[in-house]
Amino acid sequence: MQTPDSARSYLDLHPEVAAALAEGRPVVALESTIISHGMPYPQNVEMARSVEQVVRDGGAVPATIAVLGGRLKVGLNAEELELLATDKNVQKISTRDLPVTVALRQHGATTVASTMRIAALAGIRVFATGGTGGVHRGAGNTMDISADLLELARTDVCVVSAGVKSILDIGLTLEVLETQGVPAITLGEEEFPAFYSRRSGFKSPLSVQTPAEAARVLKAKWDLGLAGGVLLANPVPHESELPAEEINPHIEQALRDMDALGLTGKDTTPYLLGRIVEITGGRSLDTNIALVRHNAAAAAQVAAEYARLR
Ligand code: PSU
Ligand code: MN
Repeated sequence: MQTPDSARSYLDLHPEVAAALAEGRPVVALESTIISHGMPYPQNVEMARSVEQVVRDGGAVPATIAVLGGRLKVGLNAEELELLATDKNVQKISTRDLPVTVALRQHGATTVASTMRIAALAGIRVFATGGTGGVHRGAGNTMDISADLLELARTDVCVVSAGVKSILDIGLTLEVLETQGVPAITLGEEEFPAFYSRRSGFKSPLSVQTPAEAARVLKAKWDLGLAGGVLLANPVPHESELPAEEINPHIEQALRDMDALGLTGKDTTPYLLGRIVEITGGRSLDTNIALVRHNAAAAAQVAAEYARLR
């Protein structure tokens, strides 16, 4: 995807990110909703810092993305990370919100969808997160399908995630990805992972064995003119996993609590993540942090291999 000239004046690239991109060195984008609306303080800002370090240790430059005062920020400093972790005026913003946040010069923590879009404007092709949005349970009635899936269909970025949380309907999520022509590829396993758990009960539509293979898939896809993203699913490490039979009852409990409160729309995912942390006494937070770090390490490898191929 070409960056329209009209978009450039809205972007603030951190000098380190700009230099790496200009020289064709690997860069990994990171999202900010996970900081502002996905984890409590201070674990959120500690996670954000440590994930950037994991990317560096993997030989790539981290570019955490957010909108601050209406500017599209690609690469943040320590104060900006702290602001995202603490300021209650930071909205959760998806692609549909971007023009309003920019025009009204507001702060926004970007979801997978809006982070992908800004990464693409900056020329970044690889992005690490925790979990991606998907088709919510009961979407047949609510129509609640994350914009993350539609962004994957149109924006040329590889998203490395631990799969799809079972707060969602994993089977329907995979169906929507197939319909939209998005490769959902699991790294090193035949089964698609379920965020906290390595197993979802769903066979992965596609698999690769190594980050180098994943990078070759990206090159082939975009060389062929097949527009849109790739979902690279990276199962949570064994030692940090919350097995499905253990976490699923807690997820069911959180979903019942959410229904009782009548929450809908963009508030559902942050509520569920927070409620699951409460119900598990913080264990789900440890798993969440571990899997983001694991994804950042894989994304750095994919970005490095992809940079070599180009
Ligand atoms: N999954 C997580 N933590 C998160 C999210 C997903 O484990 O914080 C966030 C991501 O930013 C994702 C967003 O893009 O939730 C999806 O929100 P929704 O379901 O409203 O589209
Ligand atoms: Mn939604």
